[in-house]
Amino acid sequence: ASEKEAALAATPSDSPTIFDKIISKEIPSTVVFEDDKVLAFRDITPQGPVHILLIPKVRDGLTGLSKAEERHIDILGRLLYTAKLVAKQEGLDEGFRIVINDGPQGCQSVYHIHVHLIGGRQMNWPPG
Ligand code: DGP
Repeated sequence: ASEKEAALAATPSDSPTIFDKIISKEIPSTVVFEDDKVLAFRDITPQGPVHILLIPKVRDGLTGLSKAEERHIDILGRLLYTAKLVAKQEGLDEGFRIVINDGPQGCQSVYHIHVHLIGGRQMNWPPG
């Protein structure tokens, strides 16, 4: 299924997601950065030469950006700052794209907030 079909089929919910199994290493992934709060790993369907997902290790109700509350401000900042560190680590010196899909219209398919870091090619605007 296309990403759009997967997003439209996904039900926004608080249920556990595949990312819990990636955090627990039950499902293997290629981890490029990890600390006590954030895990960054390569997306399974890369949309560019570099495509990394950054997620909080503890979801704490943050299924998507639209569910953010004041207590999430620190982790939201940390996700973006970590994206910058990983972009540098990946050699994306000419630039990169950060995306947070939210909800069905935003094409979100996994309800555990994640930041997409995509790079290594020329991006276009507007996005699809
Ligand atoms: P979104 O459409 O914004 O919810 O992005 C979800 C992303 O998660 C999508 O680009 C594909 C990726 N993904 C889904 N399942 C897995 C998996 O098992 N492993 C990895 N590495 N990525 C996954």
